[in-house]
Amino acid sequence: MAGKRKDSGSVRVGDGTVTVAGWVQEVRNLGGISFIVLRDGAGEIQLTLPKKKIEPGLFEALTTLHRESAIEVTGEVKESKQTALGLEIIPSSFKIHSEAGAPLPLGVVDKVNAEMDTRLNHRTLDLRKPEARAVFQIKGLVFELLSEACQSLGFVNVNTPKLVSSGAEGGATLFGVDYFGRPAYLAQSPQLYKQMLMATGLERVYEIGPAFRAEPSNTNRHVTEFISFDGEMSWIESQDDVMDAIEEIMDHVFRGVSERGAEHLGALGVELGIPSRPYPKLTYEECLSLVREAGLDLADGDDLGTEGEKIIGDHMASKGVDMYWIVEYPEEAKPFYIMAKEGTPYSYSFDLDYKGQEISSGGQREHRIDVLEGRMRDKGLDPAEFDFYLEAFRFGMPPHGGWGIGVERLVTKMLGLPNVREAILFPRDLTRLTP
Ligand code: AMO
Repeated sequence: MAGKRKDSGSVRVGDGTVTVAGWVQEVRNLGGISFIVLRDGAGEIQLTLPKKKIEPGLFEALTTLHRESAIEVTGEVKESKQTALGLEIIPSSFKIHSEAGAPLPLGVVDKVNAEMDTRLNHRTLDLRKPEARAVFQIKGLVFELLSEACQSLGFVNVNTPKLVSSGAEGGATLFGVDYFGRPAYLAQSPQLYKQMLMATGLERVYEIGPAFRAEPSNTNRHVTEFISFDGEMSWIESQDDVMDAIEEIMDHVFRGVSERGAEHLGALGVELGIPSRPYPKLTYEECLSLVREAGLDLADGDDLGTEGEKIIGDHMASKGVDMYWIVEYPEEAKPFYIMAKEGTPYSYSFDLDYKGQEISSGGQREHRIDVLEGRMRDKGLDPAEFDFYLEAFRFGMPPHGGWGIGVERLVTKMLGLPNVREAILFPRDLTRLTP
């Protein structure tokens, strides 16, 4: 805190005195002397109050403060061997910015771990814990690194609409909106728009933005609003071009987090391994066999599901592999925009799994409008409803492909968190719409 943050709003150095602002973390009254631990976003400092040397009104007011009150104290800085910082402050004046109510619904430094729901219900208090904040410092860094990597690979940062007239990822997870009397939806992904941009000469685009899914499932990896990191690239030869780009980007992110995020990883006790490249490839059929061998009864074409992904994750972990591709999904299991592998039941698609969980999916897209319309019809969709999208395919659409990565799933797995909600400041799910 002091010393480290001379420039910050919470520490001001005066003539022989210092003014520090922060939250009252702890008050210890030992009769002749009292100690207060004051904390801000950067750390803690001790206020030492020898009863005989402090003006009685000041002593009384400071030592009876509720925990987590926001205060400001001016005093003399002294060296101290008893404190972690090597410093203490003897207060001479103070200001209460805002007194905290008591009892606290959630302890900030209590040793007992609160339930996740309690933490999320009182998220602003929860985020006063350095380890809770560290997750978002790492997540912020991940966004920075994703952008850096994309820009060095020639991707342009774009934004596509989040209020849309049709879904791309299946009707079951669409959130409806009343759009001036017309039906509209919250975008499940930038899929249709990022593909449309492939017809423009913006040859490589990426977007980092919210995606909405009316997920009726209450799991530790599904939320109704998440941040999707999407990329799309044109003039590709095959989906390998897309997978190479993802590997480059992921590698930059892992290396960057491990170097530039070392302090925050330390706060979380995480030793981040950098997945070795090239990421190994498993086919969907290989995965199906592994999952069946482990006793899971999956039919051909079934989604591997949480349990299946975990079985494959454990199998790969036993070979020392954290990050791997699952390729050659049956075309039936994939959305209309994915290109089918002619003459086979498979598709040009992939998932990227990290530590037993899907964090990304993507593939080569069907760019031939007649085939695309046929795939739509086969999947029970009416091409007329996608006319705005199909127009981009009518006047020369290059071969293209791309991906979507769930940023919170990536961060959750990187940091070994038990639930994706812990990587979202104010998560939204089946039951949670506040705070
Ligand atoms: P998909 O539907 O597989 O593909 O989503 C891409 C990635 O987004 C994340 N994700 C979620 N994260 C949290 N909660 C959810 N409910 C949720 N749903 C998805 C996952 C997933 O891998 N348009 C395609 C991508 C593409 O082909 O470009 C798409 O959206 O990490």
